[in-house]
Amino acid sequence: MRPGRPSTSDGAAATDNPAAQPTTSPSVTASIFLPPGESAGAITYDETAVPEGATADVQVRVQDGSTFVQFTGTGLEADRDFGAHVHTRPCGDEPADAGPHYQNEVDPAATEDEPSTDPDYANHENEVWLDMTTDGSGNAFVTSTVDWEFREGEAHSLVLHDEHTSTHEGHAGTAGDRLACVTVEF
Ligand SMILES: [Cu+2]
Repeated sequence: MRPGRPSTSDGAAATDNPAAQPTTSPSVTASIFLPPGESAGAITYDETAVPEGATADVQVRVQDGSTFVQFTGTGLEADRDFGAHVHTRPCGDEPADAGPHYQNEVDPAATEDEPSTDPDYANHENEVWLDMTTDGSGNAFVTSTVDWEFREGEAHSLVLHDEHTSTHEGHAGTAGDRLACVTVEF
């Protein structure tokens, strides 16, 4: 993982003044999970794992060609594993509406019906994975940094899944049912 501040100097050394840091300002999406039909922002498909009223805060920051994504959740089911990834399409009333995972290098073998499960493409460096485990109060915090930037307009959501993400051949990138979805313009 890269450090969060610039390491080389070009005369713009980091100082104690946050405004002096040469980062682009993060985009922040704060949402409250609601049942399908009541929200296009954050939707829960499983109110045990992701109760109505749970919150999601997604921050995205681009710096020096790398992309940093941070998820903070509250009000989720306590002491529970979730898989999570950036997906291509916005959330909808149906869990499948969010489409497949966003990939930096797109798996040429993937199709609409058979998404990529090739670990050469479906991995945490070529996709954004934000697997997490909630604490005893249902809070979760997770970050991921990848060394590329999203193609504009091709990544639109963060999907929470039932399990941590598999890395095995033929199952890579799978994480069980889609429990909830947050629409984010990456
Ligand atoms: Cu996913």
